[in-house]
Amino acid sequence: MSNLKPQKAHRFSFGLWCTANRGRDPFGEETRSRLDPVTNIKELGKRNVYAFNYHDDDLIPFGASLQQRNKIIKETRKVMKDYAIKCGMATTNLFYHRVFKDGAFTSHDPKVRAYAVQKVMRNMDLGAELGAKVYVFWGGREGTEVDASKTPEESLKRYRECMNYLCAYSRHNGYGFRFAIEPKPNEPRGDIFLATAGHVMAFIGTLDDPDMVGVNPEIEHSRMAGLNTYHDFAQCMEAGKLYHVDLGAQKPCRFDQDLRFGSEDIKETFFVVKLLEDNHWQGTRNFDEHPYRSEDDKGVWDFVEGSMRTYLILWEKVKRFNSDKKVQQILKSIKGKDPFLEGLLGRFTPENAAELKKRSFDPMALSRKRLPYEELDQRVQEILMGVA
Ligand SMILES: [Mn+2]
Repeated sequence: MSNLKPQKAHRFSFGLWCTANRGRDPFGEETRSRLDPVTNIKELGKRNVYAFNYHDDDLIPFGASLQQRNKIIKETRKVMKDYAIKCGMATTNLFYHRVFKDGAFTSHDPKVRAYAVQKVMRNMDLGAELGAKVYVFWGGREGTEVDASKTPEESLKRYRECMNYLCAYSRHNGYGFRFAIEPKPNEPRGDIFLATAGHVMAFIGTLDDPDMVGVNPEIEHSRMAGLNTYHDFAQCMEAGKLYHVDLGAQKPCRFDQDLRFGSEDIKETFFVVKLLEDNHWQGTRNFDEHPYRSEDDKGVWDFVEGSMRTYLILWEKVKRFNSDKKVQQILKSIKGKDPFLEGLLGRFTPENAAELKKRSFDPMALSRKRLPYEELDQRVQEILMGVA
């Protein structure tokens, strides 16, 4: 196996909230000490992480004075330079403070919606200053427990109004952000609007500037909905809408576990890595996940190193798959070739349709073609298990 040491060129990134996560959950208090953002960025940079991502409140504590803010920004800039780490993505915390308890962009109260938009604009100013390229929107509180309280139709209209406003704000200021909306089916709300990548893509089509907005699918969120993450990511990519990715691990249909990348469902994760690398995806290989609650302060860095190492191992496995003679021979055998029919199917014309209707097919003969998927999948398993 070639070098598994992370390099800046691998473009790995982490959210500051991942490493600063203190292990609090609904049933228990923190198990780790506070990690200040400047040390956090430094420790990531030291490990050849390419970029960090942040929510406004991760970097500048909620309610900080202008003086405190300026001091933190100065220190952040210095540590970014000293450890050659960029700011990849910025996002807004529109979920922690109780003011957002019934939503931010979808709140019934125009004052709350206005406050949310103001909070985003202020952090967009900072994100642009730090060089972030992507701005993520995760509407954690945009949802309901009580369907009688809010209709999805009016909530989506409000959501759209805020997104259109913020797109225009970014354009007006020449920030050049690409916006990425992050779907999630539930948690912390009973039901969250824009539950899956498909919901987000349909919503983007209704915005004033659809080209500016894409999707930030997350492995954990997709698996919470019981979906195939690889298919989710691939459909976003095929639509030209994969603007950011959140990598991690998750057992299907459970609470948001945010497990270390690759620690669940290696095969599906392998295909996610294959998708990104075979297509030379231009974004960062971003992890959004949490260390186990049982881990101590030091173990947080084992979690960071483990995530990147697993990615690099899976990338090696992708190269192995792509050059494996048996895999390639099976893939070749299952792909039919018929240039004439492909021409007819490629484009509707009345002539093509008439020609196609005249052709005779033998469905039983067609059905006899061998599809050796047992052999193919076993080969994938053996590559992943290290015996092929
Ligand atoms: Mn995420």
